Order: sequence, then C-alpha cells, then structure tokens
Amino acid sequence: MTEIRKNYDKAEIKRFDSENHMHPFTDSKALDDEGGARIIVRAEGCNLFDIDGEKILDGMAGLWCVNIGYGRKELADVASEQMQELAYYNTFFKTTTPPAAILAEKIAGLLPDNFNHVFFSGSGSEANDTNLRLARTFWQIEGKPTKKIIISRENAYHGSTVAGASLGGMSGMHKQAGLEISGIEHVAQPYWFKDGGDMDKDVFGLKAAKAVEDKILELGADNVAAFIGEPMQGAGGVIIPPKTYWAEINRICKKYDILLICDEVICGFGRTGNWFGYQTLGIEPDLITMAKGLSSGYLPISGVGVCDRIHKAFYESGEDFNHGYTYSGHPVAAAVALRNIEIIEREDLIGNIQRETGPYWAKRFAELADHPIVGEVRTLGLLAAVEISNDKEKRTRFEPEGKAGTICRDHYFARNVIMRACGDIMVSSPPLIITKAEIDQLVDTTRECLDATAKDLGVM
Ligand code: PXG
Repeated sequence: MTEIRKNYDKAEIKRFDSENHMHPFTDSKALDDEGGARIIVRAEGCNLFDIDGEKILDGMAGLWCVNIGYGRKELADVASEQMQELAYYNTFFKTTTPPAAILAEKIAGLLPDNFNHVFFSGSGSEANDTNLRLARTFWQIEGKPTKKIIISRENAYHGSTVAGASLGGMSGMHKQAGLEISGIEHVAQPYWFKDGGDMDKDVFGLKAAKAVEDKILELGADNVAAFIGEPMQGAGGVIIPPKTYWAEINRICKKYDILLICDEVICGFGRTGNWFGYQTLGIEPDLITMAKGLSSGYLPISGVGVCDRIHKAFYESGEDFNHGYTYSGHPVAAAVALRNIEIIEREDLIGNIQRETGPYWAKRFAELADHPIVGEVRTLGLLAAVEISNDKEKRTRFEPEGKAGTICRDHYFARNVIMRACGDIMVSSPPLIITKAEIDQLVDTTRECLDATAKDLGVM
C-alpha cells in the first residue's frame, strides 16, 4: 500500500484509477482501451476543469444535481463549521440534531399543505427503498396487508440499490444479477415519440395512463400499494408525458386508493421551473422522493416527504417504523442542504428560470428541430432532450440503435461540452445558474455536433 501524500501526478492518478477503481455503469476494459477516465480537478459555476487545464461546460450539472453551480465557498464554510461543531450524530434512539430538525421544517414548508414530515437518507436509491417500506408498512397498519404491489413504468429510473433498480424499469439493469424483489410490476411509459404512432399526444397520454388502471384491475386494487413515477423520466431520456397523463394518474390512484409516489430526485429543487415537478405537471402525490438538488450534490443527502395521512397512521400505530440509515439526517449534509435551499431562495433561481433562462432555453433548443437528423426537441424548465432520428415523420432510429447517440456524445466530448446520451436522445440538465451566453454555447455546440454526427452517419 502506498502512503497518502499531498500531491500526485497525472500518471499516478491514471494508474490508480485503472488498477484500483471500479467505476459505476462502466465497461472497465473499454475504458482502459480508450486511455482511461478524464480526470476532473476543479469546477466553478457551470464549468469543470480537467487535470490538463481544459475548461469543460457541464451541460449535465454533474449527474443532474449541481443546481446552484460549482465552487460555492459558502457551502464549504457551512460544512466546515458544522463539522467542527458536530461532525456526526445519528437520529435514532430518541436523539436529533439542529440541522436535521431545521431542514425537515424547511422542506415541509416547500411541500404541499398536507405534507409535514420528512424521512432522511443518503441517496435517491435509499429514499426509494424507504418509499417501498413506507408504502407497504402503511397498508399493514391500515389493516390491508395484501396491498403490497408497487406499479412502476418501463424505462423508469429509481436508483441502483436492489429495491431502487427493481422499482426502476431499466432493462439493462434487470438483465444483470436477477432482480427478484417480488411485488413490483411495470407498465408502459408515456413516451409519445417512440410509442405514440399516429395518435394525438393527449389521446396517447390517456392511453398510457390507462395501462396503469388496467394493471390495477388485473392485479386487484386490494393487492396494490402504490404507483411510482418520475414527473418526467430523466435517465430514460427526458420523457415529458403528454398533458393528459398525470391528471388521469391522479384520478386513477384516488379511485382505487393507491398511494402515488412522486420521484422528484431530478425534478426537485427548481429543475422544472418550480420547486418541484409535481407543481409543474399537476401531480397529487402521497410520498415525494428528493435527493440531488436538495444539496446540489455538495454532500450526499436525500429524503422522502411523507403526507399527513401516512404519517398519522404511523404516529398512531403504537409501533416503531423499523427502518433507517446511519446517515439519516446527517448533520453536516443537512446544514449544507439548508444553505443550498437558502441560496436558491436568495438568488431567486427559480424565478429567474421562469422569467429569463427558461423561455430562452426553450426557444434556443426549439431551433434545433429543423436539423435533418432531429426527430423531436423537448424542453421543460432547464431540461432538454434532442431525439436523433433518421425519419422525422416516422420517428424511427438509425441502426443500430444507440450508435448515433454515442457518436454525437463523443463529438461534444471533443468540444469540451458535457451532454448525456440516453440511447439516441441527447439530454441536458445544466446548473440552474446557467447564463444565456452559456445556453448559446450549449445549443450552438449541439448543432455542430449534430452536423458532425450526420456526416459520420453518411446523411449530410
Ligand atoms: N430516482 C431518480 C429519478 C433518479 O434520477 C435516483 C432515483 C437514484 O439516486 P441515487 O442518488 O441513488 O443515484 C436517480 C438517480 C444518468 C444517471 O446517467 C441518473 C441518476 C443517477 C446516475 C446516473 O442519467 N439518477
């Protein structure tokens, strides 16, 4: 084992990373064959800097999380102060800490009126594990223990723990390691571009919602605990449901007394131009998952907003809720999350999206719809999706599927701009502080990369 020093050179870091670090969602050999991972050493605002000093525009806010942008000294100071005062204490066994309690109160104030409690955890995946436990335990308490099944959607992303990945509908994840949590069922997603055929978008939205109702009827409402959905599917490709979808899901969940779990891990804390995606899309949730933007990724923290109906059942049950994590309500992460929320408020980041950057973002991205290999452009708040397609009318893909997206992503990479390729969908979710000039850079680079991709595919 090497001793820990202050300074390491690039070659050493590359070697350690290759020889000792196993990356998430990565083909390690392919990464080595390409020369290893890019080493990011610093960041400021919307830009990253790599070990060679290259400046890179981060069109993904890390992994959809650095909402207030990089380099906020204020958060480092808060973390330092809290760490010196009380670096850790738990919230089990009749104890709490000021940051955990104050953050819970603050979040409750942002949630709907019928939400007054938050259960904390460390990541979005853990929070969705909490949701599964909360939903099933709630129905046990209510004397309906058969209500256990959670309905989710194909191509949903709810995390990478066993419960998170089982709740999610990512086929690549389900294929590996036999995800065998029983009582999770998947239905079709509200993805008009791919599955809408000749249907009007709003009619298709109702059809996609009906898949949920059909599944409830097939399983029997007495066996269904909850429906879980992202307001818009992020990792699935920024799939924004037709306007009719969520209103119908609200109605269905109420009719059959099914809990509605709204996974706001990406949409929460300003992303869609409101504090939460349920506001933008008109969702009436019973449980709300939050992570990422809660601390803008400065420290890991997540939570579940719990509505009064569910909280009251637990409160009056006379039993412990036998669930929790070492880091539930971690004081340093909570202090950082609190200051992060304060910054979003103080700088009116959400108002700025509504008035300035949101409309500009939508207008600039919409210009790309005329590109020969673009089938559709979708935007919502500061989210964008550009569908690469070989036929605008039929909305079909280049063969083999995913290749065009990878080519396009590599063109961005070469131009020092980060965009995510979800198959053949180029998606963006930048820090909420992005300026109009940076939006121009992102959109102009996108057009260049689409041109280059079209050339590589032999169509331009
Ligand atoms: N729910 C949603 C909606 C998410 O997007 C999670 C839960 C899980 O959060 P944690 O903190 O456990 O990762 C997520 C995470 C990608 C990508 O490539 C997306 C996520 C994570 C990693 C990569 O788009 N979303």
